[in-house]
Order: sequence, then structure tokens, then C-alpha cells
Amino acid sequence: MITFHSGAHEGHAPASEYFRGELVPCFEKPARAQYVLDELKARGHDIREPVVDSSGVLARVHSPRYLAFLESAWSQWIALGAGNGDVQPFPSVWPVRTLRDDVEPVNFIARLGLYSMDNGTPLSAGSWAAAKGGADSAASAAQLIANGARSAFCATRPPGHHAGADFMGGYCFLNNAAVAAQSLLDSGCKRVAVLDVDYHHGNGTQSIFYERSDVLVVNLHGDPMTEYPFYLGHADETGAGQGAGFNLNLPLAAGTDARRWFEALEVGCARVQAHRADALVVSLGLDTFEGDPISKFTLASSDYLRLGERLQGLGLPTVLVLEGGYAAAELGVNACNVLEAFG
Ligand code: OKP
Ligand code: ZN
Repeated sequence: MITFHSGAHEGHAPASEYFRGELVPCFEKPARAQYVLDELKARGHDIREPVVDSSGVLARVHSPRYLAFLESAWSQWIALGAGNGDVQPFPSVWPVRTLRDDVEPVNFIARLGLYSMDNGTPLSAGSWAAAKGGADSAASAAQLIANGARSAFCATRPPGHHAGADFMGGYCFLNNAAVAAQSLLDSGCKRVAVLDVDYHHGNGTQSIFYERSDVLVVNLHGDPMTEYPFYLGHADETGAGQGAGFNLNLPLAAGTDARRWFEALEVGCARVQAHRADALVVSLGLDTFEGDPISKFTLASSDYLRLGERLQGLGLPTVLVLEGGYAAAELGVNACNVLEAFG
């Protein structure tokens, strides 16, 4: 399977993130992608730089004001103070209930809050270029599928599935899975399914397609009653308007083991089959791994072979997009196990 990967990911390298109120080294770090690339190379995979400019499809997935903010966010930040290049900007105020989100404040931190769901998505100098490289990879993978390939992998970081049309969050800036799904539709697919197997609910992907029937979104994730992103991902969220019935959430308790996880995967796969999709996008988070430092499922490396086999069994042209997975040294083996079993 061909892999798309943008070297620009390295420029997204903030030093720290908030964890229980304190700044700690970022879990979502460049080494994650390096481990994946090293393992892909060791196993002889074909790795390519993206070939499609995703600007057009990004404008169909994200709002113009959010894209405009994100693209110049870092240069706006450093223009505000001589030392800002060495300081990470974090949001500290958000337009929650009763506050206005239709007016963009002039104040940079206020705008950062407007376009963020949390304070857990640190920015650095190369964040836009890295995120754009990921979106370009997703668009490139979709084009490969449109041209007849059975599958393609996007070795992307930062991840994308928490990013909504108008906001960043959970280490995510641009929703790569949504870019892949929308690109597939734009190139002629009538129905697409997104299957998100990351430990965390893909709230951004769900919200982007929530009122649409052309993209089925299925999520298998830690129960938001106790797990991030907390405010979306419950079983009673089934879609709205035209999209009623086209969203399926399968929340699982923290501590869920492989046996119960694969049972839930069966339910998700049955819903994907019933959608009669022309193509599948997999949000491939590997933070379901037993060694993951921020997640609480207990899949073993060998379980990712089983996952790849099951995804292959759906019989659909498939774009696999890397999302989370923070046991960095094991991420390459776990990702490659999925790809290898997929074939
Ligand atoms: C992104 B993806 C640690 C708290 C966790 C949110 C987790 C984002 C996961 N500071 N922050 O779904 O793997
Ligand atoms: Zn995750």
C-alpha cells in the first residue's frame, strides 16, 4: 500500500502542553512520525510526498474565517512581541454559552480561544505547514483511490479528527479524515463511510458530517463520560436532519479489553456494510494500545494485525489516516501491522 507523508510535520514541534494543570513535554511529538516512517521503510513500503494541494477541499470542510486565522496564527503571534517566538500561545478564555462567537475579537488570545475547544492544542512556527501537509496527504490518498487503487495510507501528524469546521482541539488543526472523505465524494463517490477507531471520540469528524447522509460516521472510543473529548461521543448521537441515522457512536468503558473492543468493531463494521459505501476512510488512531500513556484500552500489537484483516474484509477502497498513538516507540510496528494485514 502506498503511503503519503509530508516532511513538513517536523515543523510542528511545540515544547509543552497542559496536563493536569502543569506544563509537560508534548505527547504528540515529531518522533511519532519518525517511528512510523522507520518501520515503513524497514518493511519496504513506497512512501511519497503529497501530490495534491488540498486548498480547494479544505474550504469545503472548514470555515473561511478559521482557515484564515490558522494560516497566519503564528506570524500574528510573533508580531505581537519581540520574545514571542520562544513563548507558546495558549487560549485562556472561550465563548461558551451566552457569549458571542460571531464577532472575531482583535485580541490574539481571545481569537485563539474562539477557534479552540481546549488549551490542549499547542501551536508552533510550523504548525500550519505541518497540518496542511497532512491535509494534502489525505487529498492525495483520495485521488489515488479515485484512480483505482484499493488502499492508501496517510502517515500524518498532527492528527485531525478533533478539528471541527471552525475550531482546533485535541492536538488537531485540520480534519484529515474529513478531507479524505470530501475528496472521495468530489471525485465521484456517492456514499463514503468514516470508521474512527482512535481511543478518543472523533468529535470534529462527527460534527462536520452530522447533518449529511452521504458520509456515514462510525466511532469506537472511550466513553466521553470519563474520557476526552467529554462533550460529544454519546450513543444517543445518531445524526440530524438529512443526516439522521448516519452517525453511530460505540462508547466503551475505560479499561475495555481486546475481546470487547473487537465485538464493538463488529457492530461498527455491520453499519458500514449496511451503508453500501463506495469507499471507506479509517481514522487510524493507535492509542487503543495497552502501552499508551494517555489512554485506557488494552490492545496488544498483534491485535492490530486482526484489525487490518477485518478492515480488509469490508472489501472497500480504503484511505487509512493516522490519528493518535502516543506510545511512540511502538507506533511504527502497530501501524505497520494494520497495513500489512490489510495487504
Ligand atoms: C488526540 B487524539 C493530556 C490530555 C489529553 C487530549 C487528548 C487528545 C488526543 N494533556 N488531551 O484523539 O489521539
Ligand atoms: Zn486519540
